[in-house]
Amino acid sequence: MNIAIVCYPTFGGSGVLATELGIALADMGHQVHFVTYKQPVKLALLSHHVHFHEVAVPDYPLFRYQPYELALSSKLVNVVKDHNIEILHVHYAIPHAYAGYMAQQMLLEEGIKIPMVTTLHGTDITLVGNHPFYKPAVTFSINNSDAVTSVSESLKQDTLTHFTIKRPIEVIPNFIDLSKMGQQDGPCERNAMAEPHERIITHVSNLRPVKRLLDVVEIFDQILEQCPARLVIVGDGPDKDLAKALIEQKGIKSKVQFMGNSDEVHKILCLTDLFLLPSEIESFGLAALEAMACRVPVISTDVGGLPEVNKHGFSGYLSEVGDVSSMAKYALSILKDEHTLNQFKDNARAQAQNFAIELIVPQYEQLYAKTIAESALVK
Ligand code: GMT
Repeated sequence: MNIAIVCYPTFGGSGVLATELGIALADMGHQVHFVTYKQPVKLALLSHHVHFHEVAVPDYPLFRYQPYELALSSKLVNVVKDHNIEILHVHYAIPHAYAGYMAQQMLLEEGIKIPMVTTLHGTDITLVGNHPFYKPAVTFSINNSDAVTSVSESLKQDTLTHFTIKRPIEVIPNFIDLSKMGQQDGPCERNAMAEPHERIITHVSNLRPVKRLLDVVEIFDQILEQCPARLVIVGDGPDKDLAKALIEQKGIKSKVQFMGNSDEVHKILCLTDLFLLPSEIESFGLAALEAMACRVPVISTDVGGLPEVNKHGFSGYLSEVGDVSSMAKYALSILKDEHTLNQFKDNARAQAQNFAIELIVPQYEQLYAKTIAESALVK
């Protein structure tokens, strides 16, 4: 199949997932065309099955805001025509499905019918998309997609609750390549990060308020009272300075390391004992799945899709949003001895296997084939 993928090319979970999906589809022999404003961060190696088309938005003084959706839909029209694209797969209802719909309409004028699959990742539904500014555009974009998927059952239910949806939504969960994550070539460089008697606790996110980075610091501080440990924070974002101030105030600066954005998260997870994800909302929690794939148990909140990913008492524990004492208590119960920790590490990896790439990517492949066939039937 010739497939065009539209996503955010940044460090966010949706961009990472879309990129991994495209790479997997290309490995299966499909021609995959990424249409984004810059090369996706994880798309380091371009193979002859993977193509990248940059959406450039010319700076024109008349526009106060540069019209990205306009540029994207025009680019899609050209890519579809030049490369005989058979299906568009857009990640995010807005702006991507919105732009995809416009491209479909422009192509129809030329007698070209191209179906579109839209994958909902969460921010487009639970955070931004539910704002009255965007709600009509999100509803329209979902209802006018040829097929719609969501990354968790919870996100599907949220979408049906907040929007008037006239299409079926298929749940296709996020996935992980277990041959890449959790399969370190050499030994983990644990000694570079901590003393042998210290546990290593990690948090990975874009440090937005929704990730509750201050709770990460509070949980870690309570862990430190009973267990020697280090905290590693990977990622960059608006709450970094607030967290730094709290760390300073608590006098634990020497125990915390900020790593910034990294495309070597697997190397950091390799030496990690416990992962913290105390988010306010999380449609899935790809970061938690990545941790579990690397044999790292997860302490998370119980919101959104997290209970579908992290199994309470097995791969980690779930607590209510903001209940840092409960999360610290659960963390300590996992870290208390080697036997318990190793049991949770094994469980974490076992739980991640439910989301193995081999199980999930064929579901997208089948959905594409079905959507193309159905679209051909409709005049
Ligand atoms: O919240 C993020 O880290 C970024 C955001 C995105 O849109 O890329 O992530 C969303 O999509 C991920 C991939 O499906 C999910 O794993 C995240 O849970 C989801 N974030 C939220 O729901 C807040």
